[in-house]
Amino acid sequence: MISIITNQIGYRCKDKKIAVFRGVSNTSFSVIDSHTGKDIYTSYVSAPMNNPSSNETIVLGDFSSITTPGTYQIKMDNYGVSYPFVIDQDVYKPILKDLFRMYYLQRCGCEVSKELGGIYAHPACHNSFATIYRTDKKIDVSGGWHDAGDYGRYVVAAAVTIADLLYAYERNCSIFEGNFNIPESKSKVPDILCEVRYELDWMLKMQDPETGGVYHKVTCASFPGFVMPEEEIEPLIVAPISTTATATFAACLALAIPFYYNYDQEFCKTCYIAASKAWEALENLDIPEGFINPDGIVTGEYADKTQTDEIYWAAAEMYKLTGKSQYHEAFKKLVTEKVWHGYGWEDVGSFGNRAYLTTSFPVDNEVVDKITASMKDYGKQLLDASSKDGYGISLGTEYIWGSNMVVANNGMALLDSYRLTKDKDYYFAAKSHLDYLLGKNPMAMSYVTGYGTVSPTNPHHRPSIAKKKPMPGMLVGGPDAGLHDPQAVAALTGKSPAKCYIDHYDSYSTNEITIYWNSPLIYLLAEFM
Ligand code: G3I
Ligand code: 9MR
Ligand code: ZN
Repeated sequence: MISIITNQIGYRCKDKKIAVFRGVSNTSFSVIDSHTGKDIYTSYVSAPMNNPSSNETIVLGDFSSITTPGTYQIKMDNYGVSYPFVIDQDVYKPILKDLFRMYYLQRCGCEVSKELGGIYAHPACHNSFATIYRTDKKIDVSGGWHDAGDYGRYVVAAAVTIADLLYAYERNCSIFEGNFNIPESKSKVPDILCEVRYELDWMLKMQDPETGGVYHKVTCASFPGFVMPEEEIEPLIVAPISTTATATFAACLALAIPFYYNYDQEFCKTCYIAASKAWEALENLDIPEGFINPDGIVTGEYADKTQTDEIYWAAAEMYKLTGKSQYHEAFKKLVTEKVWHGYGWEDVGSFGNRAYLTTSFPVDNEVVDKITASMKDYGKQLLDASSKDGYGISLGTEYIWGSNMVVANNGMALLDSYRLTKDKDYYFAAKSHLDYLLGKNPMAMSYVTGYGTVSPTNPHHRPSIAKKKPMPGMLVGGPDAGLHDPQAVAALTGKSPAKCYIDHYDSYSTNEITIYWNSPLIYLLAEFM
């Protein structure tokens, strides 16, 4: 077991840099230049602390003062060295490119070319018409991205992914300049907007033109074997309309429109009509509470106990886009009941808060104060939890399915608090969340395929399994103490929460990948590049 743990990709020159040492008894450590092996810095570690998520005693070593670009390792006598890592201003450029290209490689309904897709190239898939559940009606819902290791396409998952990506672009458009090797790279529209557009075009097809309601998902009845996408040829079924799909559809389109205004006004008009109709459907359609898989369909459920936060997000984005009082009133009413928080497929309140706080239309000052105060409380809780955690993250001992997404989303929320308070502690804590995902964690691995000395080699991702080679640039779900698959039960029973992870292709609850796990990581990178 490795004793000295850092971010395995590395740090920008002036970043705060903390190494974790576990099970050690020395009080000092050194930093060595990886190429020469020479010590270049020596310092002392912190007092020991207990880390409940991994059931370890750890100490920390701060080497922030190393700012010269290079490749380094941390060393402690008798305990070996850390994996090498780089210090450089551009250290995150390569990983960003592959995290982003993953979306192209997940494209459904079109050919992924050999030239751009390499071994993951495939002919057009899932192009047959899909049958609306329990009807004879067939519709074209081709396109979009495969959700994850499976080939389903789910509206809620799509909407939050798009929101993360567009907010990342808004935060730092410069890192998305240049060529990401997608088919549209030569056009004058930024690659990220082209890639997101591919998903938006699909989402538009998921709306019922008559009622404005939005279908929850399109998948086959069950998951296929470990085959390439074009080999999944079972009939496609469009699942019933849901509130969460309809609301996040409206929110996401409203959010997207301004990004495309300078490039394609016709498209913006289409999106506007679709978003308005979706909102009307929320008000007028009798959609059953919650979504559960209907009989005969066993693919991803994205069931959600609470759908008010999705409506909250939609109201806020629609108001931000239009300034219409109908949306403002709806939002204010919901805020009076509760300020919602959360980024992610299940909890989307933070997107709503962000939209309301950044609208250029008139706002209600009391509402702004209420949201701001609540966001500060929320951020403070995350910060407090992070300062108690040896690895500097906010999860405590709660590691659920997709815990790596929670890490990235909480990083986003900490950045919100940093912007509200200007307190740098929030910024550093958010950066620790990025460091965790890239290697500074109890598994001592980078959770992004292809990046870091140790990274997932057997992700639950059908193209990677079919081609016997992990596609690079995918963030895996990470530890899940709930042990939600047989492989996890067999291998991980009794492990501490942050160690409930196994790099096995059968462990879909810890080692799958999704579009909405890459996206908040891209958001964090946008902040830290
Ligand atoms: O909300 C509860 C929380 O209150 C509780 O403390 C915690 C304890 O385990 O569980 C939470 O619920 C979890 C839920 O996600 C919400 O986060 C469930 O245990 C967990 O089983 C559930 O996992 C979801 C999984 O599908 C199974 O439904 C994942 O979030 C979700 O990312 C995943 O999504 C799948 C798609 O269905 C299909 N495509 C692949 C994708 C990724 O695996
Ligand atoms: O491959 C499926 C993955 O995308 C889902 O997240 C997961 C949970 O819904 O299910 C996976 O499919 C497995 C199925 O649930 C049980 N039989 C084995 C399937 C492939 O491992
Ligand atoms: Zn497909």
